[in-house]
Amino acid sequence: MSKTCILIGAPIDDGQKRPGCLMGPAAYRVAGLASMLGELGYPVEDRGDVAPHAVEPGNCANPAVHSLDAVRAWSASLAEAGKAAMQDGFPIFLGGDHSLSLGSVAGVTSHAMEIGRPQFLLWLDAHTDFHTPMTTQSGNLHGTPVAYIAGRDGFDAFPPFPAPLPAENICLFGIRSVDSQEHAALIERDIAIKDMRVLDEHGIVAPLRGFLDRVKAAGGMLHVSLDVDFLDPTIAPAVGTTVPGGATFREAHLVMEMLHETGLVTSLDLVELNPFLDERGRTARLMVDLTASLMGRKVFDRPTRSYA
Ligand code: B3U
Ligand code: MN
Ligand code: MN
Repeated sequence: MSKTCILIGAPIDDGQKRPGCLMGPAAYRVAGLASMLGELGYPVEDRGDVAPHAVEPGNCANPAVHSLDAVRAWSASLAEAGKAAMQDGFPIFLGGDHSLSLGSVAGVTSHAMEIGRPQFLLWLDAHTDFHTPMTTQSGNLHGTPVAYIAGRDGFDAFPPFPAPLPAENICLFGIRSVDSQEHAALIERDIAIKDMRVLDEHGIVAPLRGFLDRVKAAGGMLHVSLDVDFLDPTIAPAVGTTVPGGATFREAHLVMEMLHETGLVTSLDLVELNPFLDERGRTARLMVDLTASLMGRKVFDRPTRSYA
C-alpha cells in the first residue's frame, strides 16, 4: 500500500516583497495535484491551508529584514504541521515562498530525530538561500532557510533548529546566483554545491547519483525542496526571481525520475510559484507534472528488459 500523500497549503508571501505567492496552494489544487496523485495510486489527504500561529514579537538587529514576525508565525505552524504529517504519510508543502522551508524542514527533521534516522536535504534552486537574518541585504527571509537548517548563527529570533544538518547531508543543486556573504560562508563548509558549472560539465545524472548514494548508505530520510526558479524561466515564468540558464524540461523530469527510483524521498516542498506571473497556468501545471515524475509517473515500466 502506498503512503498517503498529505497536502499542506502554505500561502505565505512574507519572505519576499512581490505579492502573489500566497495564491500558490490554490493554483496547485486547480492544476490537479490531488487527482494526479490519486491516479498514481496514492491515497491523498488535503489538510487545507495552514494558519500562522500567534507568536510574541521578535526582533532582529538588521534593519533590512522585513516581515520577521509573520515569517516566525508561519514557521511555527508549518513545523508543527510537518512533524504531524510525517507520522501519517508523505507531506507535500504547497508554497508560498521559500521562507516556508524554515518551518517545513524543522518539522520533518524533528520527526527524523525522534525515530533516530538522519535527515538529508536536496535543495533544487537557482539560489543557495544561505543568508542569515544578519547578513541578508534584501531583507527577504526566503533567502535564509538553508543557513537555518545547517545551524548557522544569526537566527536568534527563531527557535533553535532541531538537530542542524551536517554539511554532508545537504546538496544544493542548480545554483547560479550566489551573494558574496553566502559565498564566503559556503566556501568554509563541505556542503555539496552542484552549480551550473558542474552540471554543464557532468550533466545532472552523476552529481545527483553521488548525493543519493550517500543518502542511501546512511539510511537517511530525504527532504526535497523544489524552487520554481530551479527551472529555466522559458519553461517556468511564474516566479519573482527568474535567473536565466536553469534546468530544462528534460533535465528537471530526469531529476524527479531518478529521485523516484531511489525510493528515498520522504517529504517535498513546492515553493516560489507566483500564479499572478504565470501564463495560462503553465508553470503550475509543470510543477504538478514534475511532482508526478517524482511520485512515479513514467512513460514505460521496464520490469524485465531494457528498451535501450
Ligand atoms: N540572494 C538574494 C536573492 C534570492 C535568494 N533567494 C531568492 N532570491 N529567491 C537574497 O535576496 O537573499
Ligand atoms: Mn529558494
Ligand atoms: Mn530561488
